[in-house]
Amino acid sequence: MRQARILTGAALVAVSAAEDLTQHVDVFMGTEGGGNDFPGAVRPFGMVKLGPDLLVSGTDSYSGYLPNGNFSGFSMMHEQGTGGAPKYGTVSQLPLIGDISDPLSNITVSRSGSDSGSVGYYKAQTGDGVKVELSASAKAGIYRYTFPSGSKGNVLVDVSHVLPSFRGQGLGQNYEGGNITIFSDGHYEGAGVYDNGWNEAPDWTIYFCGYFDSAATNNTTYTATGAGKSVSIPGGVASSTSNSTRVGGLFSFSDSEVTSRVGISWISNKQACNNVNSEIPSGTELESVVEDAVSEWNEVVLSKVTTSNTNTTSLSLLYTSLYFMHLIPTNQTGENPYWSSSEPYYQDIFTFWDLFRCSTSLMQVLQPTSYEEQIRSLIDIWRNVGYMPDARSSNYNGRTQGGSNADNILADAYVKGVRGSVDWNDGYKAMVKDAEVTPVNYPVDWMAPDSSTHEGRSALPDWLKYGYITPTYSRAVSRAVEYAYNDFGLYQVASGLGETDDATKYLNRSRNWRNHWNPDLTSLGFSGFVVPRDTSGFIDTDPLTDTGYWGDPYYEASSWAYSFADVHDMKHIIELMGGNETFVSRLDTMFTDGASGSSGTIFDSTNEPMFNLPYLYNYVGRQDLAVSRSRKVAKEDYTTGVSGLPGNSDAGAMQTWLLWNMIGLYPITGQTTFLIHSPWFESMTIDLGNDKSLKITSAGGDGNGDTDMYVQSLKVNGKAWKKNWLTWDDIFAQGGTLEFELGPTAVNWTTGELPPSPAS
Ligand SMILES: *[C@@H]1O[C@H](CO)[C@@H](O)[C@H](O)[C@H]1NC(C)=O
Ligand SMILES: *[C@@H]1O[C@H](CO)[C@@H](O)[C@H](O)[C@H]1NC(C)=O
Ligand SMILES: *[C@@H]1O[C@H](CO)[C@@H](O)[C@H](O)[C@H]1NC(C)=O
Ligand SMILES: *[C@@H]1O[C@H](CO)[C@@H](O)[C@H](O)[C@H]1NC(C)=O
Ligand SMILES: *[C@@H]1O[C@H](CO)[C@@H](O)[C@H](O)[C@H]1NC(C)=O
Ligand SMILES: *[C@@H]1O[C@H](CO)[C@@H](O)[C@H](O)[C@H]1NC(C)=O
Ligand SMILES: *[C@@H]1O[C@H](CO)[C@@H](O)[C@H](O)[C@H]1NC(C)=O
Ligand SMILES: *[C@@H]1O[C@H](CO)[C@@H](O)[C@H](O)[C@H]1NC(C)=O
Ligand SMILES: *[C@@H]1O[C@H](CO)[C@@H](O)[C@H](O)[C@H]1NC(C)=O
Ligand SMILES: *[C@@H]1O[C@H](CO)[C@@H](O)[C@H](O)[C@H]1NC(C)=O
Ligand SMILES: CC(=O)N[C@H]1CO[C@H](CO)[C@@H](O)[C@@H]1O
Repeated sequence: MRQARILTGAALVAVSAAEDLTQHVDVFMGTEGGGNDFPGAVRPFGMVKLGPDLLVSGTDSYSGYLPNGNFSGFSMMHEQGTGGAPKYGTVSQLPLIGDISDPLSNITVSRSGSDSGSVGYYKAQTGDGVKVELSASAKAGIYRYTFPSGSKGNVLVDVSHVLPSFRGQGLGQNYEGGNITIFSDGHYEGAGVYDNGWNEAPDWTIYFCGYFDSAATNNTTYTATGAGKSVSIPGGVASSTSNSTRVGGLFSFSDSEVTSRVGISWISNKQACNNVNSEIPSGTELESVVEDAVSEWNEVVLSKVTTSNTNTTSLSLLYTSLYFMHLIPTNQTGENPYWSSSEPYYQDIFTFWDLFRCSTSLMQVLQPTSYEEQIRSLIDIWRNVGYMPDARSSNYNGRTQGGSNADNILADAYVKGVRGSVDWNDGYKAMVKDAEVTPVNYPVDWMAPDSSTHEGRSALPDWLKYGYITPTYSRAVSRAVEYAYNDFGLYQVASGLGETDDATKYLNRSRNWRNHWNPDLTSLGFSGFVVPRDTSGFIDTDPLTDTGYWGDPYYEASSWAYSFADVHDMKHIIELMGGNETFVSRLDTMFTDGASGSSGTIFDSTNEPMFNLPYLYNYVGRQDLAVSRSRKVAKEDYTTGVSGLPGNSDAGAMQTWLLWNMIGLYPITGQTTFLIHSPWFESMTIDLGNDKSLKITSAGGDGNGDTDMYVQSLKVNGKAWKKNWLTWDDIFAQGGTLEFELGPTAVNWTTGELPPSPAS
């Protein structure tokens, strides 16, 4: 530890000599209006995410934070930008004033003023005058309480504390038992057992170990059963294996400033204690933990992208977006409670359904080391539980919304040359499992009882038998278009591994989305949509209104959106839609206000299924329209405010869409292709690791992406470039340069071949 601290000390000097880029991060951006960003203290991929838990009856608080409400605790575990239902809010403390007669009575304390925070630091003030300051290392947190002078300060540790859910979908978390032991030196250890949350997880256990730097004047353990009063338990040990008996401890202090250090572990109390004592040793000041956090964020994340731009709005969007894409997955290497392995372990995946389009590919660019670990972890999860996750939380796979999209991600990593210590033979076996073996439907998801939402592809029986999915299965159409995409992923890896028969088979299967294409269905004058079908033919649907949820034919987007989904077969989609011009006017219609007869556009920036749409113009040589459409979305739907995100961040998925818009490229996951649009800044450099970088410059624009954004010409690595796309090898594998000439009007600069459609 000491050595590590000296090292980070040196890094601090290096960073302060450069620039502290954390000044551009607004930890409250996107925390409201459904963005659900987590504003508390955290390290990149850190297991501890220490922040406030606000209670407003009837309102789900996904990240713990809400702008209003009272504090129910300040807890160590949260997720980033999720929807569905809250997860975690576990391992909590709550400061209280005066004599507390019934500590386990679900006490909340009101808030005074607004909370404030910056990278690695969070501050709040309670209505009874307690200042709470927080910081975190990877697996431990530090709390500093300043109690009003002359008052009796207490810290409550309520083991039963979780973030509740009020949505009434059966996704609320439950406390299932726990214990706490106070030792004679005043430190405490314990564990809590919980279940459920957005991924419908069974029981899981977290261990904790807490210290105070001040001697308590009194410390007592309690239990409370049902709605009964708290009962103090002498001897410092309170324990229950029942969900109806809550346990906790209350620590009272006469000092006005009290610092608490807490470690967590998925393995044991001993490891929780090791985590806190190695990362935040006794005597550590909160300020030094904050400094380490700032230095780590600068070094590991923010300094990866630098720009000449000085517009504070743009810098804030850039660095805040980079920040929020690095909170989950959690690097839990060494903290896997279920199997031991020499492979890395990452979890808290929300979700590949959200992340596969443009987030994981950016993760590869910015964090090649971690990305390789993440891929190895996915394969190791398959090795040990049988399937890779589409989503995962509390070390449990689920809930799967569409296909087995880890296949897309493995394919993307494979074709872009991720090798290192990845065992690709096993990786491919994991993908084949997804493509061939139907997961058992247990436990049954009441919102989609027809087939498993736990893992894998549960509508496989139809997919294998018919090459389409009948209404026997919920989400049949949206799953079919994703299964086809997933099969394309298998084709890519099979090809690379020399499995030619498999490659042929899966390429063929990747075209089966076409079996859902009803050429005669029309909407707003356009013909041809992916539709529900059974063995006797197509089933009627209204593309303008057929979006749905778990039990419906389309999940969270309509057939207007899903008809464009299989980008590996784009040329064929364009033909089916009626050729270049119709394709352009069909996309145009999606971006036209009021086109559907109601206000707004059919295009919906608030959710991931439409992420690719503005860029698809490149496939018909209308790169200029990709520039103008995507830029309008980026500049109008994303702002620096607390409600600055169009929808749920979804683990940073939204933020990565914005980052690609700034960069001027858009990835086509599963292929080496990047579509070219237009960069925002005169200069941006992306550090690719291993002394490689990508330098993107533009001349003739406004330097901020607001006007004069059309590409006039482009040089790639110094040579004139006429295609509206490029590949990983062109600029990422060894680094490279992109030199754009921009201007106020669209010109026809792309005369080269169109982006590939390998399945067409
Ligand atoms: C917060 O607590 C105060 C006082 O304890 C109470 O009046 C108020 O209703 C609470 N607010 C909410 C949102 O529960
Ligand atoms: C506390 O709970 C954990 C997890 O259930 C268990 O392993 C441990 O033995 C319990 N400790 C005590 C003191 O009851
Ligand atoms: C400590 O707290 C317990 C429970 O409230 C109480 O019974 C006991 O008297 C207190 N001891 C002291 C020294 O205040
Ligand atoms: C506290 O909340 C739990 C869980 O919702 C509930 O079972 C218990 O009755 C509540 N206790 C009191 C005193 O209201
Ligand atoms: C506690 O567990 C029992 C048995 O599993 C269950 O029937 C009951 O509903 C649970 N109660 C709560 C409050 O979760
Ligand atoms: C900074 O960028 C924002 C957003 O693009 C823009 O509205 C604003 O005018 C810019 N400010 C300056 C000073 O150029
Ligand atoms: C993930 O965590 C492990 C264990 O702490 C560590 O060795 C590894 O370097 C971490 N990975 C990254 C990319 O930081
Ligand atoms: C491709 O799929 C079609 C229909 O699903 C099938 O008839 C054909 O035999 C397949 N071809 C190959 C080479 O697998
Ligand atoms: C569609 O447009 C592209 C790019 O301009 C062109 O290469 C292609 O030939 C066109 N296709 C048809 C069928 O006109
Ligand atoms: C763009 O320029 C090329 C080459 O001059 C020409 O073949 C093509 O038709 C032009 N396309 C458009 C959309 O004007
Ligand atoms: C001040 C105080 O009450 N300290 C106690 C905290 O709890 C442990 C374990 O029960 C006791 O040994 C301490 O005396």
